[in-house]
Amino acid sequence: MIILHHVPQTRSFRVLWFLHEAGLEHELRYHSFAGKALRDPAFLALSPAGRVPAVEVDGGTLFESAAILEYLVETRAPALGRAPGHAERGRYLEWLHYGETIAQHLAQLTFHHIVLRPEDRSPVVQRLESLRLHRTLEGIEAALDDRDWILPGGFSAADVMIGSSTDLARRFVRLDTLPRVAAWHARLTARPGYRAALAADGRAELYLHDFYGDANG
Ligand SMILES: N[C@@H](CCC(=O)N[C@@H](CS)C(=O)NCC(=O)O)C(=O)O
Repeated sequence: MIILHHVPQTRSFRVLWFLHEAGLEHELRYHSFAGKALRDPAFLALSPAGRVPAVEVDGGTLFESAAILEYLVETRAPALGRAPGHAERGRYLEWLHYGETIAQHLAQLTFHHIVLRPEDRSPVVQRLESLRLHRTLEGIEAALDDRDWILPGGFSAADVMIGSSTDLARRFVRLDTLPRVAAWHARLTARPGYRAALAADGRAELYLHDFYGDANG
């Protein structure tokens, strides 16, 4: 049994979504950023920086969302990855890890729109980070070309990684100027795996509004 340690509306959604796409049986352990549960020694033993996602699997533990997806692809869902030697291997790895390029800007924007006290928020950071976030999505726009998914060979864990981040990015930037990203996002969020994961995500604590701030600063 795979156990996923999860906080709603965070990077652990990547793993939750993947588990549904792959049809893998799992249990969810819900956590919250409120309180100190993620700093508890028991949780730090799973995830040394006190972050989600963390999983318990095959008698061990794993943290880091991209590593978890790679491990689950290798051990249980090869069709959702691109194995070494596959012509799309390099592109697959790039996009799998690009989720974090997007997420670094999401983290800054989350701090400067939601987490920090209003007097500590920086409009400069808000503006610059929304521009930089938009730029990461322009990268996906260019790469999508006229394909349904990020890789020519079809849907993969890379779509889950960057799709999850894009889903959160919509809280800070609008997709109006990115028609391919908007269409890809609509395809992603129509997938039964995404819908099932969303239903299991848990009660929203972080993003209580659909949109924060101005589209491009
Ligand atoms: N690179 C890590 C990042 C994990 C991470 O920073 N997760 C955030 C939620 S999106 C977290 O747990 N933050 C808690 C904290 O900063 O204390 C991954 O992809 O798993």
